Amino acid sequence: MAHSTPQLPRIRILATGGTIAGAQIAGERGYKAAAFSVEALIAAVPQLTALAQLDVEQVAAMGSQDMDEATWRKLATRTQAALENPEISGVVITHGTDTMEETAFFLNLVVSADKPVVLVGAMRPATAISADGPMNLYNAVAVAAHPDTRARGVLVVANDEIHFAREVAKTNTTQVGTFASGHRGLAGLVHAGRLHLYAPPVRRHTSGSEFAARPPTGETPGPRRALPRVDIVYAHAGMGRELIDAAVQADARGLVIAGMGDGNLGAVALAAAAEAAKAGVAVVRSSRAGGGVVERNIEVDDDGLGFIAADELNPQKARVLLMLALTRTRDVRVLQQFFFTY
Ligand code: DAS
Repeated sequence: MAHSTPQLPRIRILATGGTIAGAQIAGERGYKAAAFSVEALIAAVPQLTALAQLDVEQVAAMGSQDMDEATWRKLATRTQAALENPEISGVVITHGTDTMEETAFFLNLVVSADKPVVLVGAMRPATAISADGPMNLYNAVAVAAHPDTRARGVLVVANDEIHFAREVAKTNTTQVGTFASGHRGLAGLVHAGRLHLYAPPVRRHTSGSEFAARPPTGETPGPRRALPRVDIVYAHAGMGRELIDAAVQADARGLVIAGMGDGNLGAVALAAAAEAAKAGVAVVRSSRAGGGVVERNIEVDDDGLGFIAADELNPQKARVLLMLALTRTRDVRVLQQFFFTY
């Protein structure tokens, strides 16, 4: 009896650039991100053909330090379109590592689908000794092609680890183990394409997200209007009020404080933030500490000043959620609930 090989799942790879596609410059120290096409990345990993049938699409070609809302929206549109194609089982997005956590969290909130979306990058350029991109890409396709990775939200794969978009953060400037998920832990492990999955996420995401209104086919998921301006201000000893005042002058609708310790500001900056809140700017207290929960009314009178506590989100993730939340409301009590929900 003929044994037909089971149809391999079809995975769409959306490429945006980054170090995974980077090339070193002969005779120089550095490298250029986004130097290689997605076709070249795939050609470097012939073993991918045993995992999935691959479609490819070059959505952008940039270092992710240049990532912006327009590219986010284009990526969200192309991801949504791929996931709505019944022949596509999942999406892999190749992306720079600098802002990967922000893009992943944005897609986690606006893409309306249960099929897996996996972001993948690299810390060493494709031409480096022991480049980490090829194995990361192989593992990312294995995760996207696996039947059990549905309904876990957007994922990030790096260094044999599977991270939830909400939990992951880049924690080191150069090491291949840069990504960490300090609060609620890993989504699982993946070694040479073999997966070990842990518990699914508990906060709302993708098709459970109220920001992921299913768009008409081919349209951009997420809010129709441009996202409101939200700035991040990094707190430090002896901080003045100038940067907070400048954000308000620049018509920021929201302000995320990368606060000292438990989301704190010194008295001068705190007064400026209180004035901003009184003027209608949504002020969210996050922390520069790199871990831990910022709770309400511990050292700062959030109730009295009309501030919002970021809960578990780091400043860059708090900014993503606040931009989306501000398309719904400016009521600080409702905004606070978004930070307890997503
Ligand atoms: N500049 C980095 C970026 O594109 C390179 C990388 O690590 O991918 O995010």
